[in-house]
Amino acid sequence: MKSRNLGLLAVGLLVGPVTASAVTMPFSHTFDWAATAANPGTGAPSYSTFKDIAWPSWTHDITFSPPATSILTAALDIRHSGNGKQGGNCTSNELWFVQSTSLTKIGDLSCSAEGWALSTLVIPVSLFPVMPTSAWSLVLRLDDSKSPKNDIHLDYARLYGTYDSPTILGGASATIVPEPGTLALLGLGLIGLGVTRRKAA
Ligand SMILES: [Ca+2]
Ligand SMILES: [Ca+2]
Repeated sequence: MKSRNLGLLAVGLLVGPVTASAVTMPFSHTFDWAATAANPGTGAPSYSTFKDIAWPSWTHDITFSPPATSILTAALDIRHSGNGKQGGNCTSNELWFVQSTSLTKIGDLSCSAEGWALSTLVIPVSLFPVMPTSAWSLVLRLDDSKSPKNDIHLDYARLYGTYDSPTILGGASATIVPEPGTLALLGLGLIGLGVTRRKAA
């Protein structure tokens, strides 16, 4: 390899780790059914009732600040009651779908025929969008067809997780200390450039 190329390679290796560094940030968004319903002093959930087959749908809008380069993890908590029961068995769970260009099943709600329950569902990595912008909108829906006779009550759904953000934009770790190996590469690159210049002169 020519010394000039070696020098450029060394400089490239030095710059690489700086731009590739990222900080992990949390995000969350809560969709609250009947958020303004009056339950003064009772501690009771504010909820909406979806009767029989209702197919309730809602949207989580996430604004990433600082901006995201990619989503790392995502999960959803949903508080509900009245989720299907047949003959004492919870065999008719409502199904959980993501809506984009098509429907994708995420999982089943836990049984909540006897009272309020909190289900946690992990969003599959395959559903994470590429993140060229600073926002993510996720439309969710319950498939109610397996418990047509049961009403389901929904209190809230909380989408949360972590994402990658560039270090430079994050600001939290703006000071980057090169490792000894990196400094050695820089020196090698400068030597290479020096050799090139001498040969040119
Ligand atoms: Ca139902
Ligand atoms: Ca609520």
